[in-house]
Amino acid sequence: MLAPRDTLTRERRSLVGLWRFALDPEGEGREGRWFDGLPAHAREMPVPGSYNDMAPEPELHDHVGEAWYETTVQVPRHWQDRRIVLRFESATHRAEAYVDGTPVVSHEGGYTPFEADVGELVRPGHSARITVAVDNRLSWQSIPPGFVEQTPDGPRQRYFHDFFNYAGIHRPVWLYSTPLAHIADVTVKTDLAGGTGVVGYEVEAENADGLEVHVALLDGGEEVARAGGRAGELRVEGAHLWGPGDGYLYDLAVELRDEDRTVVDHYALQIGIRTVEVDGSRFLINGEPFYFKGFGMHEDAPVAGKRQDDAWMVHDFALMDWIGANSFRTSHYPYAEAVLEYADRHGIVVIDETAAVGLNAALGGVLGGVSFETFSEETINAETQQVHAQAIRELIARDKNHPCVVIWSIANEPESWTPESRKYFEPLVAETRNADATRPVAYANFMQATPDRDQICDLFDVLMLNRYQGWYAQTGDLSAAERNLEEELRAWVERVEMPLIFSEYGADAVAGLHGIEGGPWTEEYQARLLEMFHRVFDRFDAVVGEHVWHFAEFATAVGVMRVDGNKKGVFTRERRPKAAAHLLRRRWGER
Ligand code: BDP
Repeated sequence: MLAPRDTLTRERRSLVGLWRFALDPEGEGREGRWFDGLPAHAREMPVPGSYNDMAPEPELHDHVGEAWYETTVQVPRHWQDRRIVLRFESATHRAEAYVDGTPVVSHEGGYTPFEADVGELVRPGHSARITVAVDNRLSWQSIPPGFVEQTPDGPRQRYFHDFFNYAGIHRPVWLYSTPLAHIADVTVKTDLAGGTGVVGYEVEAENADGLEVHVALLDGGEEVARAGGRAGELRVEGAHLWGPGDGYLYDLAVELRDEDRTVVDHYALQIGIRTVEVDGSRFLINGEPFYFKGFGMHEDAPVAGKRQDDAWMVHDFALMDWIGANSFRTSHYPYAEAVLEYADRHGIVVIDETAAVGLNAALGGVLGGVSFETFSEETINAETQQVHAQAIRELIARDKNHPCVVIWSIANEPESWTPESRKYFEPLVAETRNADATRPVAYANFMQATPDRDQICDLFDVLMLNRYQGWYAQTGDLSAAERNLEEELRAWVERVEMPLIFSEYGADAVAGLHGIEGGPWTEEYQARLLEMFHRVFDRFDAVVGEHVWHFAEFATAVGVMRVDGNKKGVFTRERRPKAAAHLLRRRWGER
């Protein structure tokens, strides 16, 4: 799925700004025809942004149900006889969009884009009213799952993941236009043959009978290879590879041309030439062993919640650079496209994750306060599995061309020790490989899925472990924790021959809380716990990565284990370093 771009033949109009907004707690919007105009009590709300923390109102913060957004857009007069598309980069978790009162598209899933051809509905030279109903409810059939509990005080959303259920239009919205005959998709796969970079491509075009595809690869504006046809190969001798710390990109220019060689449509894509491979327990990028240093992250900031924000993005990448990180995981959902593009340009390696978090009754008890069977007719069932499969397809359709993405992570901490879990995951792994055979597939394994219990790890290429020895287990006792961790790792290495990445390890710390002995919640304990993990990692060759949980403190639902959110960040929510940040900087600077 192509991101909207301004090119020689394409143009975008941004719909970012203040939209009209109304909560719909009674679910009356459709019957009341809010798509023909929001009610008089509508207020203003920023797009992009989460609405929850925009005002000190519990009704906003804890809203359950739909919220309506509305704006108007001027459709440029010169967009006559062109294809006109309305595109949302995301709307959390589900949305239905209208143009001048007519429904044009609905979408399930809060973190991937969707769009509609609205050429029949809008008139160039006139304005159009765009309305969107955004639903934040999670159910057993959504990814992530959850359920709404009816209480005497109204509906309450329950969920089994540890970050606040921010909602709204989190990423930019566009009205864009392309020629009627247009490039619909481009897929790039890169390989190496000795020093020669091989760029395989496939182009999909629509309304393009009689038109030809031309493809050129440019290096700093100079053409280095060209090809024709809807699928083919470009070869670059002595290619400058994309690699960790070296975000070297080529420009791929794709054109549809008519018989006079006039360019009918033009799309530009930045690509990186690199390979990714698992070899026994080694993880290779361009044939070289790679060691992941970095974090699990969140799209999370004060006030605007999960808003895509260039300022936070640039700052967070600068902090990762300062600390010596070379990678991160998009825990626990696909991040904004701008983030992946930034990672491409800066040579930061990404583990790209779906929003399948909390498929686990063991977590339901802790975080949702409920007991249930994870996989059953009434809970996570065949329909959920279909929604999950669609989430995987959409993630890969969006991100397949990013050189920074080296692993697809299809779930975080699912139940993985029952025959039902194997039945659930086997087809999903196949689905992932079917959508992209070039990248390893992984899931983040939960603490209770120890080497003697886990029933799904052999389906995957890389084992990602989320471990909390010294925090949730052996709390406060780092020597017992060290023994337990080492023993567990020894058992994993005996069981599987694959790269092991610690996709989570860490401890909460309240910034400014100190202690000479440094017990749990102090900055000293957080740092000593990380040091303990590092000692153990360094004893095992199969450990090829360490992603600390977490980069920064983040908002969560309330709970007795959370002090104004999750405090495992090595930076505070405002991005001030704790002692652990300095420790990591020393370690990663040297590795
Ligand atoms: C793991 C989850 C992560 C949590 C973390 C924690 O993967 O989302 O935030 O533990 O408890 O279970 O801090």
